[in-house]
Amino acid sequence: TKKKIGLLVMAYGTPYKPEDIEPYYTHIRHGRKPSQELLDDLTSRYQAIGGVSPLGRITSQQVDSLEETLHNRQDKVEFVAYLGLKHIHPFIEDAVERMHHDGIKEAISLVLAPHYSSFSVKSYNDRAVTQAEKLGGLTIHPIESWYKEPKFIQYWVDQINITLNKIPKAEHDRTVVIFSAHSLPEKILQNNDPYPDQLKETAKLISEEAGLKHTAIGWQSAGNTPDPWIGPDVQDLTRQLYNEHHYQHFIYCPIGFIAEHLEVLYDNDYECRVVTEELGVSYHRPEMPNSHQEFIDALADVVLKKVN
Ligand code: FEC
Repeated sequence: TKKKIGLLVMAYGTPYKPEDIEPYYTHIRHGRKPSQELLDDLTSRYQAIGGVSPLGRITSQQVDSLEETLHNRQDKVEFVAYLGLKHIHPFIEDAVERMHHDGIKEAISLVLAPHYSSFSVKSYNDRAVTQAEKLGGLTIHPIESWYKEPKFIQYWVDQINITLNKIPKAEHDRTVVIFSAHSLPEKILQNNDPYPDQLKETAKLISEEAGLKHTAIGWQSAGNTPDPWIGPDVQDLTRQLYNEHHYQHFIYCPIGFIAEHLEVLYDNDYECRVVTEELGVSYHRPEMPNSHQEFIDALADVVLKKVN
């Protein structure tokens, strides 16, 4: 008989309906309720992308598709997927509890974010492992990062090429690719957090493979707190690159994210686009990995490597 292994897939989570925005935001803020002003601001950003984010739907598709792909790829292990979210139900702890209830003894956990940070991936995995230890009899083996995974790199290479094909060849020399990830408070750098270096490494691998000449790295979606966040911010970076090099085409690749959600649909497709319009240059943003099979295959490779 096949060996049964739990696959805990963890993702950020998003409000399912407008009423969820306040508790969701409160959870992100570690239990501190947002002011009315902050809440209104976030609500208006969700309104600008259609009221709710497509993230909930995309995450579910990714989990289903990953489970199916793992099933099709091999027959030694039966992977049973469980979705656990960081900031809304089904929470990570609930997913672990369901695995335990279903009699799963061994599980692998995978965070749907490529780069490791003490602020992101570590906190997901710590919550999962803590809950498993509390319940007993279930061991979770966390995957820490997968930012170099070949099919993940190839996904972005292909998408950048699709975008470049829409730009006249003669203008390729005046085209720049901006790679970005979610900014984090600068204090993470004091503890040698690998997050910025991992982002650079992903960008380097994609650039080399795609043969890109003009690239830059930026940070986006920084929070509203008094302490400094890692920069340069993608909007400032856009202005700076324009002033220094007069690029005419800006290709935004938010490679720290893997789905079309608020941070991409608003922070890139709205906020960065506004800057490019101000400068009179063209805005491009390749499709996010979502549930593209090439990307799901990359995730399946990551999981299978962890088992073998
Ligand atoms: O609903 C959606 O479509 C968007 C979901 C969403 C994703 C996401 C990814 C990351 N975040 C990360 C770090 C932080 C830090 C703070 C923070 C704040 C927010 C707020 C919303 C939000 N995040 Fe998020 N993030 C998403 C949504 N994030 C909404 C609150 C309003 C705002 O600031 O815009 C600051 C918390 C604080 O105040 O202390 C830090 C990181 C990622 C990428 C890795 C991952 O997916 O886990 C890192 C998706």
